[in-house]
Amino acid sequence: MLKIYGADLSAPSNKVRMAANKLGLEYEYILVALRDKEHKELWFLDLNPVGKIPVIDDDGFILFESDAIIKYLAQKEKSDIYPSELKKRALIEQWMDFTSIHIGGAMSRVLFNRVFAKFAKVEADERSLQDGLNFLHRFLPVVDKQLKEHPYLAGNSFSLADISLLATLDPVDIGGISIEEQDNIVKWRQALKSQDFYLKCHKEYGEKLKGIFKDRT
Ligand SMILES: N[C@@H](CCC(=O)N[C@@H](CS)C(=O)NCC(=O)O)C(=O)O
Repeated sequence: MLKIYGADLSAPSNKVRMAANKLGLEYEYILVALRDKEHKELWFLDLNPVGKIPVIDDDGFILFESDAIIKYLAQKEKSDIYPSELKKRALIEQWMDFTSIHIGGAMSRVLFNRVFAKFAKVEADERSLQDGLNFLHRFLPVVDKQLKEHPYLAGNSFSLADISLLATLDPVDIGGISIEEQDNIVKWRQALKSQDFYLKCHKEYGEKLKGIFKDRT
């Protein structure tokens, strides 16, 4: 059976679980405890020498990097959420790249400095935090406009790009990032968060976070 190595607070891991859910795949979800540095242990580095989650093991085929993983799974299932038609696929990949590189990059800066630096017991970097907020301020309206003009991120059909954006934006609340002004993102997000593929991953991102914070303060 497909194995997914990940963690509940890892947006890229959740992206893989949401995609597997949407594709109707059965899988074993193996939690990797980052706070116990399991991702630095030899058994894990054998799976991913980079030492990052998520990783999948699909009957011995090992793959890391969440976007590569969800493309592989959707292609294997010949799913229409990742169509083979050249231009449709190119647009999906354009929005996936934009989401991971620009939105995800900015989210990481904000989340690390506002939330996870405390866990790691390192000082927050105010400059990096501000850069992250500035990038989100610049890029989220672009996504909002796209979702005003189209029902889904890559156009008229639900695709891997929507799963990627949904998982990437999941931590906005714990990061204190306001997206309320982005009406179209808000509506799109609400509609997708009520669907089974999301609810099979979690009801709400970070639902266990309060407990974790309490344990560590
Ligand atoms: N580009 C990667 C990002 C993976 C990533 O940054 N994973 C984080 C958790 S969200 C991680 O494993 N961090 C541990 C570390 O870097 O030591 C992907 O999309 O899979």
